[in-house]
Amino acid sequence: MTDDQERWNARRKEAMGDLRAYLRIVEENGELEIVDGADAHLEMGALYELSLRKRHPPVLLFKNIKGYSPDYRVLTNVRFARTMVGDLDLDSVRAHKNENRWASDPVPPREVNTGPVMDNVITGEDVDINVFPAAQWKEGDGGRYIGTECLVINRDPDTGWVNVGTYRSMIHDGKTLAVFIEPGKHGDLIRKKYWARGEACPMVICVGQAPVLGNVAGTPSRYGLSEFETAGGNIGRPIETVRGPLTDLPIPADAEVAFEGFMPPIEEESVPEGPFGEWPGYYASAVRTETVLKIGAVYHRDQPILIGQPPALPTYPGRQPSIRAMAALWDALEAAGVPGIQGVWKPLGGGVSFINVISVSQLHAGHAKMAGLVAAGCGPGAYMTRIIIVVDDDIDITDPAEVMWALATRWDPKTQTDIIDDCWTGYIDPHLPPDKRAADNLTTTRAIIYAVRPYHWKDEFPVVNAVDKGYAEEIRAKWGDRLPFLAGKTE
Ligand SMILES: Cc1cc2nc3c(=O)[nH]c(=O)nc-3n(C[C@H](O)[C@H](O)[C@H](O)COP(=O)(O)O)c2cc1C
Ligand SMILES: [Mn+2]
Repeated sequence: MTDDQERWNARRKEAMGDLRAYLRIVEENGELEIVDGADAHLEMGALYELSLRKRHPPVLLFKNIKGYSPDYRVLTNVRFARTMVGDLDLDSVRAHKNENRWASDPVPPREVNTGPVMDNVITGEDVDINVFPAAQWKEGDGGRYIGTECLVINRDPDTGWVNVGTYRSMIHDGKTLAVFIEPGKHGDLIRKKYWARGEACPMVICVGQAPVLGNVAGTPSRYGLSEFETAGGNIGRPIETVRGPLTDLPIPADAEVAFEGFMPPIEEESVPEGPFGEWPGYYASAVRTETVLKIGAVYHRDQPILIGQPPALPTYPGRQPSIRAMAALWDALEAAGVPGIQGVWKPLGGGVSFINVISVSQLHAGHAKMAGLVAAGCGPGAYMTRIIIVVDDDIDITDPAEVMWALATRWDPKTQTDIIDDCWTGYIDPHLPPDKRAADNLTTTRAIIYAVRPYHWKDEFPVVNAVDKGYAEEIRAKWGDRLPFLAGKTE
């Protein structure tokens, strides 16, 4: 690694582990835009959406938000800044993979007596979450979503495992949040254990925190592994937590704002939730009755910074799916024993789950199929996928034209496709048919497409018509200073 890369990585780690440091660093890197005086009603949402026209969107810091105390600010695009993701290419995916999420060196959180999150403690009758700026992001949304890139923290009553997931939360009233957790997510499996015993589930929701926590909470991770430990591993030091006075749950000590309380069984208490503009690009989950967090206490730092990150069309350049989610799928393929994986990519338009492209160096008969089947069923690949495309290792999977070329020329639809029924999806899937939605049958089909040279006759497959890459470089070097068209990158 060069000195420059090392410095960059150290700065990135510092930014990941501390939101206030993050703010300083993105400002120094020229990525911060201050938005002064925008209206939380639709205006913030529209400005945010327009920022996504950029592949690396600016980090927007909303201050003096209309109708709210100037003490509170909202920050968007935290996880999408160049400072966080670097270049959007396979090298970045490899770097995240090397953060070793699955084999991993988890670093357990460390409990401390107190922290900045406890600078302001509001309990009981005084709780009123309406004081915090919460945007009505879009006209079609059913309310003000304060929890978008939030942390929902709960603990498995049997094992003590503490899960942290990002699940959207809408303000219902000053003491109540409607929380939407798709069935099967870890936070859902845990809360159901309390409900089965007739108890309310203890829960904490943070709406402003170290960027690394937003990263791990929104990316699938191993059942039973706490995201706090993964986050600690990623930044090389323990996440410090304070013990929630009402629930004993760990709360990040430097969280900006945390709500603590209990979630009763849905049969006991529920409120309307949604609609909410979702990341697949639709209002699919409509209005349903959802579970609530009944808030018993609010903790916040002085002049807290809330994080706001509503979903938006997966076609916007700024919505390039998470490099971390690609790394998670790559890690899972390897953990399942699939050899020869050269890369995993999620093209723009497919969002974080619909389309997974996997590059494999075929080592034996049936190898491409092994990769496709594992990708369809493993933790980070199972939820709401539509198409898995397996390609040979000479295809640049980050280039949509190359993937299209592989489909056009190496795929026989009849013999190189698997269609798998009854796979896991969720209410936000726009193609969940009305009858299944009504029956809570949250399943759809998958296509696994093997756009590879068939293994058993791959040596007879026609040779590719392209100049040898090494020879092309030689020629570029020889002619480059005389022929301007040879300069710069390919477009
Ligand atoms: C910004 C953002 C918002 C999300 N909103 C929801 C949501 O409302 N409900 C949900 O079930 N999953 C949502 N997800 C996806 C989950 O966070 C993701 O599946 C994560 O892996 C869940 O954690 P778990 O694996 O511990 O269940 C969201 C992800 C992100 C990044
Ligand atoms: Mn989890």
